[in-house]
Amino acid sequence: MKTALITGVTGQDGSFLAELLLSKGYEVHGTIRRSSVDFRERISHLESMDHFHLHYADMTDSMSVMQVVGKVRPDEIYNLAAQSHVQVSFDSPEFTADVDAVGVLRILEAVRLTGLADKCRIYQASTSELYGKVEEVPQNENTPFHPYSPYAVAKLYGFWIVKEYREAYGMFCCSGILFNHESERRGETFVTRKITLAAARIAQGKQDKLYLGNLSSKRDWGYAPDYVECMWRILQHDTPDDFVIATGEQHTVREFAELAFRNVGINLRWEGEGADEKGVDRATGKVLVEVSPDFYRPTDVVNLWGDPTKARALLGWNPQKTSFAELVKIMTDSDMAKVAAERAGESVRTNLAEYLEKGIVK
Ligand code: NAP
Ligand code: G4F
Repeated sequence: MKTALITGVTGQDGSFLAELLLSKGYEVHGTIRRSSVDFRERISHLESMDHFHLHYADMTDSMSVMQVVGKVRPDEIYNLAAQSHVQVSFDSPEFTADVDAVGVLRILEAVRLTGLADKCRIYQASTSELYGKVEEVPQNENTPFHPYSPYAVAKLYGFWIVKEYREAYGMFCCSGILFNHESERRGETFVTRKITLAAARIAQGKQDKLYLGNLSSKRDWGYAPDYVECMWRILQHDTPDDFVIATGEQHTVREFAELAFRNVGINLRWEGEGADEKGVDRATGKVLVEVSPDFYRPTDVVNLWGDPTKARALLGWNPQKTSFAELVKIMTDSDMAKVAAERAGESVRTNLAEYLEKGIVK
């Protein structure tokens, strides 16, 4: 039985990866942060399982990282913990650098200093944001990086320090350069989930309007459970290497919104341009989507499109397992059910959803 340690197990990817590794017979350890309230919604169904264990560790605290690595002595580490929101990285650049850049170094050093360098394989959650202000379309493993946010700059350090430890110490450490991947567990402030939740709330009469930023931004969106499978495949490969993980298909935020609203029975037509663009309900003429410059970023990455050829060829991974249409349907169906349960009084609406709707949180 292999032992895996997942940092960031409470996140979208961490929760799916924990499920995958448990299904493969792994002993799974995850790290959580101390806070005054517990936020373990995504992993609560795993907590009573015999082979699932939680430990406190914070990526900004070397001692806690060292302690958990030394105690668990894992065969594989999946370093998923991060301040993962690009807009938030403009507001908290120093914290983002501490967690997303130096945090990676803390993991690598913990493995080295606890004598696990020869035994432990490490997966680093790298990102398509490294391509940023893109220098090539689509992007592959040889495309030059041009990070375009404090988040991306921090993740760039993580990418290079992993490569450095691989070459300097012969460690089996790899980066997955993952393009956007979404799910029904996606945080509510990322654009896809913000849209599907709003579409469900508008369809059920619980919200009037959705405010978005750049509707023309393009992303290569995949389904998170397919992507965590690829993280695992990267660590089972014969040699340590870096891989682009993407679907190979690109869509705009506008297209995502149009499809999400269609799934809840609302057909939108678009009127106007730029900050004046609006999504209008064809049936009623009501404006349901508006642009708010509050959601524009100081520098925005607008043309991400990945080429997954290497992962398909060397890892046998299927980038098209879940189509774009299926992804949007999974998310809208889930949010329709969630909003219906809230309306029926079966679950309580979070403050975050309320803040989002009022535009207090971006
Ligand atoms: P997520 O849902 O935001 O989860 C992030 C996780 O990191 C959470 O468990 C969070 O814990 C934890 N964390 C944050 N700060 C921490 C700290 N100081 N110490 C310890 N843990 C900390 O992100 P995700 O979408 O699952 O993404 C997983 C990883 O892949 C991240 O590194 C992200 O940057 C990267 N990535 C994501 C995508 C994507 O499209 N999803 C694409 C490329 C790369 P709390 O629950 O306590 O906040
Ligand atoms: O959903 P987003 O916030 O994701 P973003 O910035 O692409 O970052 C995500 O994917 C990265 C991989 O490329 C990860 F590394 C990162 O951790 C995270 O998971 O925004 C997507 C696009 C952006 O261009 C943004 O400007 O959507 C645009 N957008 C338009 N209106 C909006 C909104 N984004 C958000 N969050 N909220 C809006 O209202």
